[in-house]
Amino acid sequence: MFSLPSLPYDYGALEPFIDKETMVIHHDKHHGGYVQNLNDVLKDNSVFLDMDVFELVKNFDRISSEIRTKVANNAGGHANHSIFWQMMAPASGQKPEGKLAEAIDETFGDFKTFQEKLTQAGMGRFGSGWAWLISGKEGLSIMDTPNQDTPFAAGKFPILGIDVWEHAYYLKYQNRRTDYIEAWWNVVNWKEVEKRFLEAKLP
Ligand code: MN3
Repeated sequence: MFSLPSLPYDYGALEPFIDKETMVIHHDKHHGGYVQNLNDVLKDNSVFLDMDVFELVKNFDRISSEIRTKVANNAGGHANHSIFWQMMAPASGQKPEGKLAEAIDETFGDFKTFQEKLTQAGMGRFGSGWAWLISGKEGLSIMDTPNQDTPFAAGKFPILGIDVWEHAYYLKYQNRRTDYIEAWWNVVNWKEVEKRFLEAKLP
């Protein structure tokens, strides 16, 4: 069985950038819904039900075709949100440091250019989806995915990601996705991103 992980901070901890009501609905109802649907659709498939979600998302080809899309959507949603909550923290004015900061400068020129590129990926994603910073053998790169497609399913390791579904921002920002993304930069948990960056380098 899959379970909904608790937020690593209070629902209101990301205020004023991400409002409490959005966090309650986003975490409890949206993420909670993916977990519930995933448990429902896999209820007769104990092999998959017992997997870690990050393992499951690499095994969609083993799922029977009748339920594969439903499993992929909900497992992707569960995996994406599970890392997303960790990638945010109450605003502390942090910036990337050390090896991660060096890699960002090396790949994108400077931090500001990197921010612009990830913002553009989030703005350019038509409809619902995500924008990601990926770390791999070839270094850092940016990608975006539609709906709840997850980079893990494509063998990629995201170290930072932003949810650009309207449910992530509509209550506070309505149609202004650009304002949401600008605000979101204040609550990026760079310590977590750096941790994931160093993990991604492991063989
Ligand atoms: Mn979401």
